[in-house]
This record gives sequence, structure tokens and C-alpha cells, in this order.
Amino acid sequence: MMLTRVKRLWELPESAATDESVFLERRQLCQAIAAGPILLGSTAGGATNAWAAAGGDLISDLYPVKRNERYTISPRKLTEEKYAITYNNFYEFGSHKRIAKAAQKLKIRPWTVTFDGMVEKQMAVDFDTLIRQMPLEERLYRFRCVEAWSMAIPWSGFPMKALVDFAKPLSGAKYVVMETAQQKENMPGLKQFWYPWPYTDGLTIEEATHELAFIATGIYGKPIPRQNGAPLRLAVPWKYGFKNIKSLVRFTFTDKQPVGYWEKIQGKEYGFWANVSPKVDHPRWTQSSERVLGSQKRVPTLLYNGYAEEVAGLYAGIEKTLGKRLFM
Ligand SMILES: Nc1nc2c(c(=O)[nH]1)N[C@H]1C(S)=C(S)[C@@H](COP(=O)(O)O)O[C@H]1N2
Ligand SMILES: [Mo]
Repeated sequence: MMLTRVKRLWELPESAATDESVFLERRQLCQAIAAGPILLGSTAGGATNAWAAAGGDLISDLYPVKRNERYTISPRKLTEEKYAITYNNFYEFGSHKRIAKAAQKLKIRPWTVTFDGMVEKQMAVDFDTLIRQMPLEERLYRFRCVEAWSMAIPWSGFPMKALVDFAKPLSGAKYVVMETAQQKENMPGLKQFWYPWPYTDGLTIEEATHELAFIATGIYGKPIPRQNGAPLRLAVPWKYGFKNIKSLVRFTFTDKQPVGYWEKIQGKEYGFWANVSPKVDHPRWTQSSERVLGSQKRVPTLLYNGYAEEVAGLYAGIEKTLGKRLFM
């Protein structure tokens, strides 16, 4: 079992072959490490790359990415960066909002993303290789947590559809399950063994390939900080925050509706669909309005978080059967 997986680990499709410049940087890095400080001093350009890489950032040259003006947040305003990067939910680092400092322990290089389950061929791809295959753009999205706070964020990243196409799911696959990294040494939250780690969540293939479903690799024009889910996380703006799973290491395609982390903990409060609706209250929080991060204001919550026009069609066939379950 283990052996088969290891053997398959670096089987990349032709299109995913490491591009030349990345390959050179890697080789320079290896040479630099092998040769030590003398070589570093004599190859200034390569050395800079090598040190940047050793520091864990092989992709800062990609930023900032071009904004796609199609996605607007008006009448909301962009949340100030200082709020978005200091008020976080990331239970792997603690079950409160001030985890940003603790999250700096997350090790983000090397970072391997695995595609498995109902796919043509199982793959494990290095993140820095993967991101260079993807069509990067910036989008402004609203974001609404079920705890009734909200923000509006400039995400950099790529449509999730590009990733699904890359993964080549079999035609029988109906869902995609995502999984967060587990780093026992770096994530104190994992010691709380009664929680169902790893954090997972899922989407239907229709949702995952909808144009609004986005994989974020950056915010505010820079690579995404650890506390916000480095190096890649999901952004599905019409769903509650907990669906926006962070620090992804695995995409598994399946024909069975998955039960995510929160649904396992408390299925009566957190369901699979989790679409935002002001009319369906969570048992502990009213969903009719929301507190805008960084202001004292409460504003009315919108159906599908303001994205009804785009996404309501996804649910036209199942709305009646699911009823309130579509919104929790
Ligand atoms: N792996 C993981 N992903 C996660 C969470 C988490 O605890 N662990 N929290 C979720 C919840 S409840 C919210 S509201 C958002 C918060 O994202 P932010 O910290 O970038 O604002 O992340 C979601 N993704
Ligand atoms: Mo949340």
C-alpha cells in the first residue's frame, strides 16, 4: 500500500513538468547549500534566489497579480489588511481569534498537494510547480463567518475549475474533499484529540467548478500569510467561512457526500451546504445581520452573501428537498 503511493508520488503529467526557471532556482539552491558561503558570495543573483528559497518563498515574483474587475464588493469596502491578518479562525493553532502569532510555526516549504480518489491518475505535486500552471488573478470577494462577522478581501489565486481540470477526475466523481495539513509539532490544536483532525471539507463538482469557487494563494497583493491559510486555501464567498478550508494538502474525488470537520463535531449546527442566508438562523447566532470587521457597524446579511444571481442556479433542483439544510 505505502510502496505504491511512494512510487506514484512524483508521477506528473507532461503539463506539470517543472518549468525551466523554477528548476534552475532549485539547482542553484542545492549548489549553494552544498558549496556553502563562498559560492554564495561569488554568484550574487543565484545566491539571492537561493536565500529567498531557503526562507520559504519561491513565488514572490508572481505578485502582485492582475485584478479581474468583474468581482466587486460594493457597497461594502475592503477590510483593512491589519484586521484580516490578525483576527482569524484556524483551530489547528487555537480555538480563539488571536492565533496569528502561533500560526507562524506552520512550515510552508516544501509543500506537496496530492490529488487522489476518483481521478485518472493519482498525483502529488509540489506547490511551487503547481501555482505556475495556474491562471493567476486578483478578485475582491465578500466573506461571511457563521459567527456573524464579515469582511471583504482582495484574494490572489486561481479559479478552482483550473485545479479540477488539472486533477482529471473520473466522470463518476460527484464531490471533491479537501484536507488541511497536519503538523503535530507546529499545531498545538492537534493535541485536542477529541476534535476530528485533519480539518476537511467538501464541495460538489458543480460547486467546485463554478466560476466563483477560487483557490487563494495570496491576499492584499502578496503571498497569503500563514494565519490565513498559506500556501493555498479555498475561497467560496457564497458559503459560510468554515467551508473556506485552509492550508490544503489533498484533494480527493469521490461519489459520496463527505462529512466535513464541523459537520462531524456538530452536524445539527454545521451542514454540508452552508450557504449564507439571512433567513435561516444558526442555533447560536442570528444570521440576519453581520458585524463588519474593523468597524462598529452591523449590516444586513444577503442571501448567498450577495452572490444569489451567480449561484442560485446551482441549487434550483435540490432547493425544495433540502429546505433549510441548504443554508446551514
Ligand atoms: N484548516 C482550517 N481551515 C479553516 C478553519 C480552521 O479552523 N482550520 N476555520 C474556518 C473558519 S470557521 C473561518 S471563519 C475561516 C477564517 O478565515 P480567516 O482566518 O482567513 O479569516 O477559515 C476557515 N478555514
Ligand atoms: Mo467561521
